[in-house]
Amino acid sequence: MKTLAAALVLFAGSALALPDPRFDGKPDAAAPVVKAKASAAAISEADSRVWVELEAPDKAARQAAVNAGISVEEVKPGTAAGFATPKALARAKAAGLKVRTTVSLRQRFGALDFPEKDAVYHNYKELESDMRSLAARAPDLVSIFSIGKSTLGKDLWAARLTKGAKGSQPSKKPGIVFMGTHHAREHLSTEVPLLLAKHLVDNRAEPEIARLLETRDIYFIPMVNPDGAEYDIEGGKYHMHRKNMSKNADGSTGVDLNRNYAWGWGGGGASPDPGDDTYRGPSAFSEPETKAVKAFVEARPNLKTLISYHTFSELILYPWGGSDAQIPDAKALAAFRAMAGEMAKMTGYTAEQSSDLYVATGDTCDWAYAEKGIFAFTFELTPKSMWDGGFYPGAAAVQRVFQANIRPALYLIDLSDDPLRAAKGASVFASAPASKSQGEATK
Ligand code: 0X9
Ligand code: ZN
Repeated sequence: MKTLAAALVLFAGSALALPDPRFDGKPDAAAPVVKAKASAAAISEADSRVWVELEAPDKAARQAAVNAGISVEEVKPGTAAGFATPKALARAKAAGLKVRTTVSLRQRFGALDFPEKDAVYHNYKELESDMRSLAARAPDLVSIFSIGKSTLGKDLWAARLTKGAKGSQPSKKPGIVFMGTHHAREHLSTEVPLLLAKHLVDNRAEPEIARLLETRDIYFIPMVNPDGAEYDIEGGKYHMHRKNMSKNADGSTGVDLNRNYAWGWGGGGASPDPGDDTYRGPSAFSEPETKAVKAFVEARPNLKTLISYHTFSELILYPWGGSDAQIPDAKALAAFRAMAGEMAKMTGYTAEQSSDLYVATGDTCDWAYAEKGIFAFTFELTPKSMWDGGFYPGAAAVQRVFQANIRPALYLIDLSDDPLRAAKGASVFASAPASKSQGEATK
């Protein structure tokens, strides 16, 4: 395993290539593995954000960083790192946080090559076309429809996979929805739900999958934020964009869609400053994209489970995220823990309550569980760290990450009829009784 100090050599010329007092050149189990050249990106001259690494020995420090308006993306023993506007950085310093390193986005990412093979990722048009082909390939099973329009007027496409119902026809079958790309730069989170939908169609004759397609109502919304995702790849370059493309009153662009849901909206970990990456928006559900998800969910009381895919860090998170409190229903909490623990075993990811990462209000899963009783999980997909590619892990990640996420998806589809049975380990897709799972062990 290479140390971070060794990794820094790869970024010669970057301000990060400084001696790091934490590392002495000896192998360090806590240091991230450097697999390959990291992300490739070109950042606009006007983008004044920095990548900042802060001393953060505990959650209180991480929380102070989030509360200052920094989008914390990487948590390691003793530190937290993420993107900050100059104002957010000043707030963090004023809050007493110690800055280890800052580096402008141009310095950090601007000099790297564009990855040729990233063409495997789907842009908006390619996504629409693939979803339509899927429906054409299995018209008895797949229907495609729009759940509403984005800020800039793009259709927000959904695919529905079930026997006997199409489009917006109601169903009494237990339902599940897989969503991707609330955050623009998290392109892998579009690929996973899209490939899962294809996988179900390709393997529809397999008895267990055939049973799920017969007895469950399965939805995929792979790109909740198409305007942001398209902007992020505009000009064949990555822009490190997180939010949607709403124009804010102060002239800045974008609302963080994962801070715009109503549950706890306006509380901690969500910025009131429109320029910040974690800007919560002017009001709960102010954005067309979150409004569309809300309407979609509200029209389908049969939805029982949900995964919102994000990147990165390899985590499986369950509510609450907006509060350190545990969800009050002990049986539901046991089921959440059992499911998260089981899916963590399947993927090698880490299961935890969302707020253990940091408290952030207004996210999808808190709202879905609080308002609708939906067992909702945030998956932070591969890679583990910024050094392994961060938001832009390259083409090779797509198949690997999709493969790792098939079984958890089947498991959750299966449990959608009665998520509480997770605590008894009652799924054919579970690897072992849930009582022995990671989730149970932490109780
Ligand atoms: O901050 C987020 O929205 C998610 N992480 S990301 O790097 N994809 O932006 C995590 C959301 C977890 N939810 C809460 N902590 N509330
Ligand atoms: Zn995200």
